[in-house]
Amino acid sequence: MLICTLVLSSCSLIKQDASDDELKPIPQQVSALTETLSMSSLYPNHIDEEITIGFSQLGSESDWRLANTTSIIEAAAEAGIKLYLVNAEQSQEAQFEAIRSFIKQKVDLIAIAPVIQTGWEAILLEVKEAGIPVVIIDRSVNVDDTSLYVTFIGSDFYDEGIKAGKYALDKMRNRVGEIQIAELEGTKGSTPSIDRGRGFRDIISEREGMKIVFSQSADFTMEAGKRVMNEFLTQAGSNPPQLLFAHNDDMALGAIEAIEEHGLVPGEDIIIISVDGTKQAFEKMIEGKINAVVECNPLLGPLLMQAAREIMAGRTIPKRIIPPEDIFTPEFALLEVQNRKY
Ligand code: GYE
Repeated sequence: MLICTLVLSSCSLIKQDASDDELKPIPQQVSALTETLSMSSLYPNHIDEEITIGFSQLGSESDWRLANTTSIIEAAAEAGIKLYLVNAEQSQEAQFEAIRSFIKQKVDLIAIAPVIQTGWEAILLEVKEAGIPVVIIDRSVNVDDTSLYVTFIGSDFYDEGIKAGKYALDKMRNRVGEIQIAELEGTKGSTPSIDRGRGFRDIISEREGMKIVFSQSADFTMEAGKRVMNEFLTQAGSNPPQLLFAHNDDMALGAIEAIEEHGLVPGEDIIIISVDGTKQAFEKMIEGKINAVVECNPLLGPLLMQAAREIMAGRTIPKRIIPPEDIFTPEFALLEVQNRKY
């Protein structure tokens, strides 16, 4: 019965992502799952035995997320690590369920990309009581007891907001008077949305008259980015903002469509700054429709596998692992677009 439930939940993941060629390796993970369940007597793990990771992915809302999922699947296959991947499609409840199923399977390690940052204490305590180490990946959790997880692998979102804010200040330095800013926030309550917004505000507050006049969540998706930007431009009428800060590229791409439909020129009438660094955003930078992109690296799979090996070998690893990141402008985009991996 347990086997059925687990396989089914993994199958629904495959169905949801079936249109994406890059995610094809997932079926191998499903057969790995069935196989591993019948080998449960091997646990607890030993260093020279195969490592099994249960990974609770939060969703598939953006190109960043698809690249992140693919990176983790590929890195696991390369490292010879068995991976159970369950996609929660934005539901924290579904993440709890997945985590409980991983506990039942007695995986060696649980990795969690948390959809929002609050509400994790109880479930992390359940995992701790089961004696399974936890790695938080991508977004962080707000818990007082940091012994509930071994390490957090992910970007410094506050710093990303700072970089975006500095670019905004610099880009607008010769414009006099008030600068009106629109902000497309990511998922409410998620670390990247909270911290990017905070970093950006802390910097732009240096210039009086630089004001966020509109800020709303568009859930990190292109479709909501377009809808929310459209609503805003309709409200703004003949007084559109001079700058847009989109918390990710997908929302910026949607906003570009809305801006064009309102007869405005993205990148000129409205300066656009976004975050992630997807290939599509690079292409828009080359077309002059996005002015700057703050990098946020989704390719965290190799770091996760390396951390898993270290933890299984009983070695101490840093509590915080941050991938190096940059900010890209159109000149760089032209040189680099061919090399983008996501
Ligand atoms: O920026 C966005 C995604 O958590 C860093 O989530 C991630 C964010 C990323 O959907 O595109």
